[in-house]
Amino acid sequence: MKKLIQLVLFKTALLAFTNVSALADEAIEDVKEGKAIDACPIKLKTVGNCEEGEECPYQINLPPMTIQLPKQFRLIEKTLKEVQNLKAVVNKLKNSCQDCKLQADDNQEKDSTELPAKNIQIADNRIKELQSKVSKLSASLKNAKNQIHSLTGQLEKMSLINMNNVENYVDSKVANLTNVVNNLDDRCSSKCPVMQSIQSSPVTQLVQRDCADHYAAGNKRNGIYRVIPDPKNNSFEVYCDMESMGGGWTVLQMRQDGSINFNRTWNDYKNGFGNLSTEFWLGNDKIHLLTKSKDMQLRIELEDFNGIRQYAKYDQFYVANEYLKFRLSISGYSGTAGDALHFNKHYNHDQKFFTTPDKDNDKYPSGNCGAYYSSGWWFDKCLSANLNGKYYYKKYKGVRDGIFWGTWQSVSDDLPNSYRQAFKQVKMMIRPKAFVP
Ligand SMILES: [Ca+2]
Repeated sequence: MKKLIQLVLFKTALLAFTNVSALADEAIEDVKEGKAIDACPIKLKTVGNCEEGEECPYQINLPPMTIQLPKQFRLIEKTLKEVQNLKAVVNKLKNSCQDCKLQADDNQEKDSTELPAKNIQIADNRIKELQSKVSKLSASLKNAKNQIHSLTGQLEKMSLINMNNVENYVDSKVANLTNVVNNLDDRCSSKCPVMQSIQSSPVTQLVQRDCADHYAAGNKRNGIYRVIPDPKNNSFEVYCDMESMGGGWTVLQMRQDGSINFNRTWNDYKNGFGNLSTEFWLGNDKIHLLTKSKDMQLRIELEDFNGIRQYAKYDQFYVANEYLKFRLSISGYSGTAGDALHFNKHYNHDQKFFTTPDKDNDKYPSGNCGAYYSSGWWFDKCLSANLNGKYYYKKYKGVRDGIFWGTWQSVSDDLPNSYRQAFKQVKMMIRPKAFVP
């Protein structure tokens, strides 16, 4: 049994050696050449005490050996090396990648303030600068917009209020001045010795402002006189009615035969037209000066073709200057013809501007009342009275463009196809409120 084991072990070792040696040629050569005496370098021997009938430990010594590997093994080595290299590269990349990521994060946190972002920082600063400029511009634009808005509002308010304010202011000033002048007149006429001496003389007054002054000066016949209501303006001629109701009337308008066309322009109505002996419009500038110099009352006389005569008297009458479009101020009605100038709240000629066919200052938004009614007048929207309408010789039909007084007794506008009233004579005249015949 012991011998069998020894044999098996030996054979195994030998087989291993021969198998390997078949591949390792050089080793075999060495064995053949140098170690001929000791042909088998493999030694198998017992170790320690080995008594009979007991198992002995054996030791086998193998010579050092070199194993030749096929060429393919170099490829493996190479591949392994390459793998190692690749591993190193990958690690390097991984590290640098991590660095990159950290840097990116860092940059994000620091908002691009790192060195490689120097150019970016400059650009960024420029952008910031531009952004602040844009926001400043936007703010100032907003401001400007607000200012424009508020100015527009103010302008709207002003345009609404302005004209009325100016008119009221001018009117109140004129009224004050007129009062002052009248007071002075009154004082002088009663207390001033110089005035008394002048008045007692045959030539009582050198300057006649209107027909009342002429009357006071002793001119008591109807006719044409020269007046100068405002020393700063030129004198002009007027027709004076010195006989009706105590005399002293300055006639502003006259209609009696239809000889004068009253369908006229703004300038005609401003300067006056017609013939002082027959039919005329004295002129808005002159009417303004006359009513400005003294508190004036207005008397309107009307006569139709039936011979009916009626009148309307107004205690206060004033026509503003051209700048205020010759606006009419009229109040204090008394008389028999009715107050057609204040007909109702829809037809009221008081405080209305003068309108002519070529200048629309009326309250009628869809057209020109002056053009529609062929005359110049203080039209509302449009009329309840118009003393400058066409002169009809008898009752007429159609557009009521004739001389019109809305409160006339026989006016029957409710009937369709009704005839319109025609007037034979119309006269407008003024006299100072303080006039004593
Ligand atoms: Ca109009």
